[in-house]
Amino acid sequence: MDEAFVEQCVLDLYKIEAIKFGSFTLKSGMQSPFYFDLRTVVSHPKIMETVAKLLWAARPSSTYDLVCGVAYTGLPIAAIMSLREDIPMLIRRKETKGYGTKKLVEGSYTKGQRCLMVEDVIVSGSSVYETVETLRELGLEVKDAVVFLDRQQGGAANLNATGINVVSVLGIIKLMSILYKHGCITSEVLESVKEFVSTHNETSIKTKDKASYKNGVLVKDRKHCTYESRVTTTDHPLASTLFELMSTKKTNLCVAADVTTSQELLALADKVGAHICLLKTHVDILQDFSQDTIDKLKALAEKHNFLLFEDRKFGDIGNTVAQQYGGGSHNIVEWAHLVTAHGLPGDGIIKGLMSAANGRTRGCVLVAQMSSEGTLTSQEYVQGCTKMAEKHTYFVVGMVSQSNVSSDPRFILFTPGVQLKKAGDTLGQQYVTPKAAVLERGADVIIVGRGITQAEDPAAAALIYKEEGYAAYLERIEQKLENPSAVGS
Ligand code: 5IU
Repeated sequence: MDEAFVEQCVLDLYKIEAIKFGSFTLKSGMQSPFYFDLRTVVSHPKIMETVAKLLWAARPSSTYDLVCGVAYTGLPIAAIMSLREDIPMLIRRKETKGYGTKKLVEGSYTKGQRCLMVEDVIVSGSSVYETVETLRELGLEVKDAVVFLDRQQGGAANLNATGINVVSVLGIIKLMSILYKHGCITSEVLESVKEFVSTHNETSIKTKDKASYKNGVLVKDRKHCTYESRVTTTDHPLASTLFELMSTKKTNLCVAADVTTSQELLALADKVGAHICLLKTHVDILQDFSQDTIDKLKALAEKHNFLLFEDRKFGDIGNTVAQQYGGGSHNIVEWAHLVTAHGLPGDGIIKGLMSAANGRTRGCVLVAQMSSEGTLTSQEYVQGCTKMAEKHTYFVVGMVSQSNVSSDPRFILFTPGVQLKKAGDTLGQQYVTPKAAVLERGADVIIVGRGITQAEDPAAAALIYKEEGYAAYLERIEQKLENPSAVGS
């Protein structure tokens, strides 16, 4: 390809404002210091023809039976190629029309024909992927895509991972250097774009079969993975145990046993034990806590096959939590498989807990969000907790959350504030139903307290919550993916 030809085209595109600098919100929500949009070329036929020529010259192979542009900007460009090269084209609609033939793809084709994809710009590669997926479902062979601008944010690697070879006319860094060389932009703008690209190079795409690719590496979305499949994908032995027992007992129910005597606690654990995967305690509520209570509780956990989860919400510096966890009158580390902790203090809290665990198989759940009215956890705080969890997957098994804070299948999301009958209490608690917790908020485990503990028959109530929660989970793993979002035309 003639370099001078590419340079001239970039300068022409700059003149017609196909590339702009400033602050732009992309479809994915990402803030970008530049925006590239070839839609404007429809008003400049000569430039559009040059773009089409450059894209055609970039094609990786010489034998195609069809071309197909990604809607919308890819369409007129593909039409020009079709005309110039005398190759039939296809149009893939963005949505199926609600009348007539309901076809998603317009144009004639036969199975096995080779189709070249045409796109103006790629970020994650989602738009290209979506179109290719439809064409492949029709039996077409789609292996190659030509794009004008690669924003160099992982899209090409994502597409390569799905068997699509991507060739771009140029990448954003090259485009920027051409503009800089010709005095169109300042060195500050050049640097800001370079900085943006180096820090925003992780994108992912989702496929219909519920897989996603992050920078070319296959990752399945947590919400669509079965508990059983997650037994092996997690890094944590307790998370594996929990997934295993959730899938064999067919339950994602955790009962919150906020009772005041050991007798009540043990009676409740025995009644609901068959229906739960976890029993959540606040042992500091018990008036008569003793080692005997713990011994009996452990025996019930063995008998009914559930794990013990002390909702201690540790929140101090590492040195203090190490002492609180591994000592005091409750000696939590000795009997609780899982404990809750706040992310607030930073990494030190995890290090403190781990030092007290001292090699025992123990795990913690970070409180990322709360169910109570007026909770102070901001989005930034939630992201901070998620990042912390990602750094310590050998100790953090997941997060307490009220929304889908992570799609990473290694993490278990625990959602409290679940009730079938009430909307809240007088002290700020806010409830959702088991179905909403699992389907709308992305819970893996629902935590139910008074909905069960204050029911006339706690065992019967636990069975109802268990069935509702598990049915919602089964519905969720079957759900189709929401439309992948990405910038493009
Ligand atoms: N709990 C919440 N909300 C939270 C967190 C923990 O309700 O955000 I973090 C605890 C408190 C109680 C249980 O032990 O979960 C919920 O009990 P009820 O279902 O009775 O409201």
